[in-house]
Amino acid sequence: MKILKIPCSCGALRKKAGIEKAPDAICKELENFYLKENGLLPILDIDEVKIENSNIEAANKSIQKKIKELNIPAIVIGGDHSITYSCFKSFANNFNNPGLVVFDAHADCENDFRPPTHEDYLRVLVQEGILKSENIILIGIRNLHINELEFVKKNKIKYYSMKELTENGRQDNAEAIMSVARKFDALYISVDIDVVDPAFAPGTGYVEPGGMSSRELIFLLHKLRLLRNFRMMDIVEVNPDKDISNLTVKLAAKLVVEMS
Ligand SMILES: [Mn+2]
Repeated sequence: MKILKIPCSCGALRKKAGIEKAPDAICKELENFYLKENGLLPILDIDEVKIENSNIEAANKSIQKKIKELNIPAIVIGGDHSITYSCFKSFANNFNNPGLVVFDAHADCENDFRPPTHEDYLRVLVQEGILKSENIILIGIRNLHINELEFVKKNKIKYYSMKELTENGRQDNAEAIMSVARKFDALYISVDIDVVDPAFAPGTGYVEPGGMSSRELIFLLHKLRLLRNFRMMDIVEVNPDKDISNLTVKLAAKLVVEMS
């Protein structure tokens, strides 16, 4: 599996310091995993995008150029969540009906900044016509701004809040999510690590209590990995400077291994 490091923090507004260290920190942890849980050996081919973190436009350009040339399937290690804008934009060029499954405590549709930040990359993807709103599934939502709730409802974006996920059985959740995701001609998965409860993943900018366990996330990712249309994933918003005992970095590394 191709692994692409994107040490970008320029879309993170006031919470940026430290996010750019995540790709190296996560890749260092990869060495500590032997076999995947399915018994297969992870084969990882690591590459990097050089990022100038003082210039978001230049960073977006570099990311889009690299993704265009990238052999997929691939896993991207960010970086703040704004990189999903550039990654998905380049990715979407190659397909007729690409879809995005997002694991995140937030909907990232709050504002409408151009270039988009990590608070509104999803809204901009929809508003620029790059991603159809019916081809989005948000999972793990638990802190929506009123603007976001309105946007999500108006655009009929499917979302599974933490509350709903908890009330329904995990198998039912997985089947409902997969029945939509398998219809895309190419599946892109974006994992904001804050979807996981801060007890498991404290190393991130916006900690949100009441999230999923690492195992609940891995359960759903294992299911999605089985879909034939899986093409790309990113892991974003890990901040090694805010981490405790490297827990969040290690979890991100495990996700890379399991999805490879
Ligand atoms: Mn988030």
